Amino acid sequence: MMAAIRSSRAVFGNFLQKNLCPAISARASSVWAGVPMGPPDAILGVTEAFKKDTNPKKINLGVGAYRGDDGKPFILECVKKAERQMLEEGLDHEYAPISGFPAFTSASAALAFGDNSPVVKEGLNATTQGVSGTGSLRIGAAFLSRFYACKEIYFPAPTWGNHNPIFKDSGMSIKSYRYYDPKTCGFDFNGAIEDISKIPEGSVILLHACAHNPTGVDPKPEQWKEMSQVIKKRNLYPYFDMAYQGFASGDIDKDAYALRLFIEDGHKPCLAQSFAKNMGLYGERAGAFTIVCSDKDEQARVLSQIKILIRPMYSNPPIHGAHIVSKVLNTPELRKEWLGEVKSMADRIITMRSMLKDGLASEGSKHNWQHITDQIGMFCFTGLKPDQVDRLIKEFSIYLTKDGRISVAGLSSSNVGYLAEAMHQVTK
Ligand code: CBA
Repeated sequence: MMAAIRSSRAVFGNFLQKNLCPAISARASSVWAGVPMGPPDAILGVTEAFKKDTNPKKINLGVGAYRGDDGKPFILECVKKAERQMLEEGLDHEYAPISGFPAFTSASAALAFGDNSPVVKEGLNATTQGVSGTGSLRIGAAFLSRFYACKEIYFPAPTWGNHNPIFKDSGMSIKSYRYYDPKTCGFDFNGAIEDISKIPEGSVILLHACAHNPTGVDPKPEQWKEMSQVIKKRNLYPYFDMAYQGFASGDIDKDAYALRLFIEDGHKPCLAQSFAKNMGLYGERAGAFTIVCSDKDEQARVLSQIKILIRPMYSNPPIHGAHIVSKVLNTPELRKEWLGEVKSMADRIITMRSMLKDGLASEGSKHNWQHITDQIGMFCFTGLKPDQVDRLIKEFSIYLTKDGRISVAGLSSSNVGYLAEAMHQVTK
């Protein structure tokens, strides 16, 4: 037996020497010796560091994950009820169709575009279930890369850190347009319009539908109107990322304003949706991707190609989260309860913003912290510099991303005072 193994090793060794390129055969004993160490993820790496910290006062404000006022992960009541019903109904674990459950995809599209939208009524939406917001964005990026003539996409500066690799890894090249003005901690409307007016015709433009990440700064309705016109004039292709519907204002319809305006204005955008935040389904990975088409025939062709992209990637999507979402959205009592819960999450975040601003004032901070309450959604772009962020982490065990972004949804009435004190210490 051993002799047989030895001789087969010798044969394999000879094969390697004869058939592999020199670099590989030289380090055949360690095939991955040339793989460099990668850096930790800019956002999820913060959670890894937080978990290692033993300070009882530690706070994780890195990842955008909503917590209740007790600081614990929050499970929505409507979700608990939907899960109970699912258990009673004895749902099986069969595969979903490649593009997901129709009850999920149609409810997701209706939630975004509105029940009375012509897009939904006339069936012009090629909608597929995606692996949460990220996976949905990635399906769209792969589709554009395969079928859209122009491979350039323009992001707002700054944007969510994962947009870059999602589109780059799909073969798109990345450019940006001005968005955030550090001087005002607000929207650089003139800069954005000026830059968008110069984007080469036919390019793709990425738009955060609401609750811009990381800045918490959204255009006002009149500004969206103007942006829509300029984008139309330049013949740009709008790609909406809607990861926070309901989290900006507490109202899912208000938060869909920009997307619906673009539809009214005649754009045919695409859209990535996530239910991670607004249903608290982070790990369930429930999301959707839609391309708005010109007619039913185009819709059918586009959807067929989306399925061809998905099948070799992951075959078909996870089912549990999608069942929850469709149950909540399609059952009137659960939907009503959900809308109330979305509002209460948004309201709690707004309260935390005020408490943080007031806390800084009580600490005696002389800085202008108005932007904490002016910004909206899950995040506050504090304006803290990298060295101040480092001090918050090292001296106070308060974890946030290097760009000074904090997830306000991670604050509670028992730790917001500690954050105010720490922010004052590092900024005075
Ligand atoms: N788009 C935007 C703009 C986002 O901020 C996020 C989440 C997603 C994807 C899409 P998911 O795949 O979980 O549905 O979300 N961004 C984060 O909240 C976090 O979940 C954040 O902290 O920035 C992340 O993955 O980075």
